[in-house]
Amino acid sequence: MSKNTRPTSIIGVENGFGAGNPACKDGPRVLKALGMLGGIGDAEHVLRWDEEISLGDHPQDKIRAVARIAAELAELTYRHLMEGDRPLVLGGDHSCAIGTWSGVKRYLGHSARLGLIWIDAHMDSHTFATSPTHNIHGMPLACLLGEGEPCFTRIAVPEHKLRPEDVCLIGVRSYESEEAAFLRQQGVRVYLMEEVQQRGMQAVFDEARKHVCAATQGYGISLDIDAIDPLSAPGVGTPVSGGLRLNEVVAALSEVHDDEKLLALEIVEYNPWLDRHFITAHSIRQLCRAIVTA
Ligand code: EXY
Ligand code: MN
Ligand code: MN
Ligand code: MN
Repeated sequence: MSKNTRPTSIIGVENGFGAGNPACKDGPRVLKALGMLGGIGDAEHVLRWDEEISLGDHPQDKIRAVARIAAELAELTYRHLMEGDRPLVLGGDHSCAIGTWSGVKRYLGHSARLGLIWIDAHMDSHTFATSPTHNIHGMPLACLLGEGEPCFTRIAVPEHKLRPEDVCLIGVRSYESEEAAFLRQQGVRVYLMEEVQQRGMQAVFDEARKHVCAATQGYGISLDIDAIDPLSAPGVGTPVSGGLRLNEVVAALSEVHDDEKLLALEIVEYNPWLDRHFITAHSIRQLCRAIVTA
């Protein structure tokens, strides 16, 4: 494996429009203020949600806000990659993934294939037609697979950002039948939490990495911090017990630093207002250090 030479640059996305509890928009700023990002890339860019977006309570306002931030984030991740960086996107709610991976796909090019490892307690594969909450952070993976509002599925480039055979989910333990049926019909590989418990995170992660690299020109890792057990990550809007062990995810991520095919990462859904004793902030620091330390 040829060595990665890209410096990590941090993009904070202060967005909570996609979540039921929007306070996760304060995640990047709190992580920075707590000094959790010291020595981890350079927090060059912070994307503030545009205060001028006067959010009425009309759903279209949230759709418009999420689409606007995703378009700006796609532009930023594309630009960082063109500059030779490896973007580390810190959310903000998981709807930001629509922007992150649209920008990475634009960088890879129309005919190239992008792999993605989605580490999450949830499947995030609803559309407005199937979602029980209409919270857009439950939809980004469907959008990246080409299923959803055109203003989300056409960000940066018009084509589908991901092919189902190039995607793996790890840690899923809370989902609805409609999104499970969608991913099954698409042929996406889902490692449910019970399979991770049986086989161990390292074995699953190694297999997933081979899977998303097999036929692609590059891949990414999207880590929803609610994938980690709430004992180590209580500061999330949608906690689910029985999650991944923090030390196992840290160990898995420690191996990817040198991987030249790893183009970008994101860590999302941190809600500092729900974080007891900043336990989650410290967990995120460990995860970030694992990512940037060879
Ligand atoms: N499946 C539920 C919904 O769509 O509302 C819960 C989604 C939680 C999404 C968080 C970001 O992972
Ligand atoms: Mn840069
Ligand atoms: Mn989640
Ligand atoms: Mn998620």
